[in-house]
This record gives sequence, C-alpha cells and structure tokens, in this order.
Amino acid sequence: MAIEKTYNMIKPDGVRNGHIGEIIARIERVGLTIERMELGMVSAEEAKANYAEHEGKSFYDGLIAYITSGPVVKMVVSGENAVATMRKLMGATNPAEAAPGTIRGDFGLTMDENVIHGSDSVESAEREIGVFFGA
Ligand code: IDP
Ligand code: MG
Repeated sequence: MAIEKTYNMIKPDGVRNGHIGEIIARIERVGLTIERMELGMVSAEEAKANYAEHEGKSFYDGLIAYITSGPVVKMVVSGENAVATMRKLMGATNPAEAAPGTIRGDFGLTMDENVIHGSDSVESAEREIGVFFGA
C-alpha cells in the first residue's frame, strides 16, 4: 500500500474551455479522492515557486504568463499511488503525443496549453501542496 497525496491543477485553458467537470469525473472514476479544491488565480510568486526547475529555459516566461492568465482549479488528490496514477490519467506533456483517452490527449492540442498539471514525485507533491495550500 502506498497512499500518497499529489498536487494537481486544471490549467487556465482547461477552465476556460469548460473541462472542469469531465476532468474531476475522471479523477473520481479511477477511485482517487479529491481532498482539497479551490478555483482561483495563480499569483506570480506561486507560479515561480511551482516552476522553479524550469527557470532560464526558452519557454519559462511564456509558461509563467500562461499559468497566471486566468482562473485554475487547484487540487490535492490522494489515494493509492496517486502521483503515478494522476500522471497516467494526464498523459504525455505534449498533447500532440499524449494518447487518446488521457486528459491531455483528449482536451489539448499543443505544449503551450496542456490542460493540467500534476506533481512528478511524492517530494514534488509535498512542496507544491505547500506552495498552493500552505503547510
Ligand atoms: P509536466 O507538466 O508533464 O511535468 P514539465 O517538463 O515539468 O512537464 O514542464 C512543465 C510545464 O511547462 C508543461 O506542463 C508545459 O506547460 C510547459 N512546457 C514544458 N516544455 C515546454 C515547451 O517546450 N514549450 C512550451 N511549454 C512547455
Ligand atoms: Mg513537471
């Protein structure tokens, strides 16, 4: 048994395009639990803390602008193997390569707007939950 918590976020395009309900339904359908959920903006400080590992990359400024461009849904999701299970539901980072049936494969087209964020490890999840929901 590996009950984990992960941080997930429906990005501005996912909210703007009306996919909140379907994404939440997929999370619940697989058996994971939404422990916390909040609709709101991402501040510049939160964006920079969440994406610190990408600072200096060519897409960094665009990424910060994108994630702060409109409301998002911030979530703490928990359950058995929650980190890997959410990454599986999300699909590959580039929607053009994400398999049909995944969130990014079904609701996105390009890397610039890839619908959802999910922590890549238990350690990242702890850090990201702290950034968005406090300790
Ligand atoms: P992940 O979201 O699947 O963990 P990461 O490599 O951690 O992927 O990248 C974080 C986010 O940065 C991506 O979800 C995407 O929004 C953005 N991103 C990554 N690479 C590119 C790129 O080459 N062009 C534009 N945006 C990118
Ligand atoms: Mg990542």
